[in-house]
Amino acid sequence: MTSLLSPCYPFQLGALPFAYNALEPNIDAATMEIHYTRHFKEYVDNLNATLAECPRLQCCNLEELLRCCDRLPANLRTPIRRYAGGAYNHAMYFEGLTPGGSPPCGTLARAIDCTYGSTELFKAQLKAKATEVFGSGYAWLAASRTGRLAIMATANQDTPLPCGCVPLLNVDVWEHAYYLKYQNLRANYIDAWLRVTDFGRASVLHEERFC
Ligand code: MN3
Repeated sequence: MTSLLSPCYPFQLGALPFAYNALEPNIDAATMEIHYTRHFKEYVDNLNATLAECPRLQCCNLEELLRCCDRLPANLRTPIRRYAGGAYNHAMYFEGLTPGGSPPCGTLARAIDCTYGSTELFKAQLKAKATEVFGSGYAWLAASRTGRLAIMATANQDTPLPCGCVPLLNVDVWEHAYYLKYQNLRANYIDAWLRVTDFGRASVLHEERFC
């Protein structure tokens, strides 16, 4: 699912396809650089360190690790949930950003209109969900196995994968994603994020899975 990370162990973080300042003024260059090169990389490094001790999991991709997390030995559940989740969530977040943003298209655009009434009404619901996440976490656009769209929230580095959902897009609402520029004004960050969101990529993910 990801082009920023190699598919399995040892996970390697590639370069963003745009400059750290390319999302200015919506997301500032310092936040982008620190978030990508330190926060994201730390999850990848910790995941690799965890997997270095478990050869039988080294051929799994991130989705496989996260979907089977509850069936792993007890001592692996927390580090895999935390570090594979952090790697997956950050890959999804950064891949869902593009300078200037892009609108939903194709089957996703039709599903959004059908489910939420319009793209603007959908964005308002997504913003409300992201704004009300208590503490650290993510808001998501995901689809059920049958393709029904859902806006949901997860805590910490949890993902919608264990419940069988197909993630299409997320927004990181940990304070490190916005505090340098927006301080406590998370809603302003969500507005800015919506201006640089790659709904076109979410549309491709939707089309790949449901057409
Ligand atoms: Mn983050």
